[in-house]
Amino acid sequence: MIDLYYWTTPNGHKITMFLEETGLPYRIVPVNINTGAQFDPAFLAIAPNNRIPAIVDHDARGGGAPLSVFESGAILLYLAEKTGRLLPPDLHGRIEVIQWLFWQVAGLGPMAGQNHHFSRYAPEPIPYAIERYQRIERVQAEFERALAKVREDKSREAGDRPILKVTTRGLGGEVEIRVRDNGTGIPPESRDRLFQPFFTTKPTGEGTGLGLSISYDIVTQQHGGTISVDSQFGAFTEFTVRLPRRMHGATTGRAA
Ligand SMILES: N[C@@H](CCC(=O)N[C@@H](CS)C(=O)NCC(=O)O)C(=O)O
Repeated sequence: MIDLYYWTTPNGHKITMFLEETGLPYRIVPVNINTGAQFDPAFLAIAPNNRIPAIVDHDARGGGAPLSVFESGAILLYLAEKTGRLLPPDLHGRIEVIQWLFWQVAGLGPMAGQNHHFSRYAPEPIPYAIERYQRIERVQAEFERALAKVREDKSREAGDRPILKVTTRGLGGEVEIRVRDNGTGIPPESRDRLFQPFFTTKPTGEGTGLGLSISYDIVTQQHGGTISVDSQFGAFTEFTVRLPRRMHGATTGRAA
């Protein structure tokens, strides 16, 4: 059994996603980082970086004392090696996964953390910092807002379950992210105008109509990617984002 020291944040979700995907049995030990539980000496003995996630594996390979691991990247690598899942055994596949794992934990993760800090917790708004760290996280925030909307959609039939399906896949020089709901779909007359600034189907005061147009600009102009939509009225809507693995014409001053 694995004890997962967890709180409901993206770094925590990385590990629950792995555990769910592989079906490893685990038990959640909540560490409320809003009340300072990460500084509890018992937790620091497991995670000296005073951050979730951390795990204790009571069934480590070869037996012996329970094994504790902190840092999400180290935990994912440990679990991948333990299960033989999600990390190909051949050299090329293994390095492909490891380099993206390192990119996530050393590149994207800290940027997202700074974004969160400057957009939510900084004592005063600093436009330069907010702009610098937002970028792709803004697209994610728009999707999260849309998800919340799907959840509270009053137009659904009683008992109708909102489902959001996210799939990712590598396409050689690009990565593809698809997000599909089982909502009411987008009528054809709205589809062409979806990415236009200030276009919204929401009631006055409920939306600015900027979320998708900003996401469109970030994906296409800043990342050289594409974003498209497929929808069947009354059945589903699916957004497909494709991002090149390498930035074309990126300005180095903007990198993390
Ligand atoms: N590099 C760490 C970052 C973990 C991290 O930042 N965890 C946050 C929650 S998402 C935390 O526990 N913060 C508590 C604190 O900063 O005191 C990892 O990848 O595991």
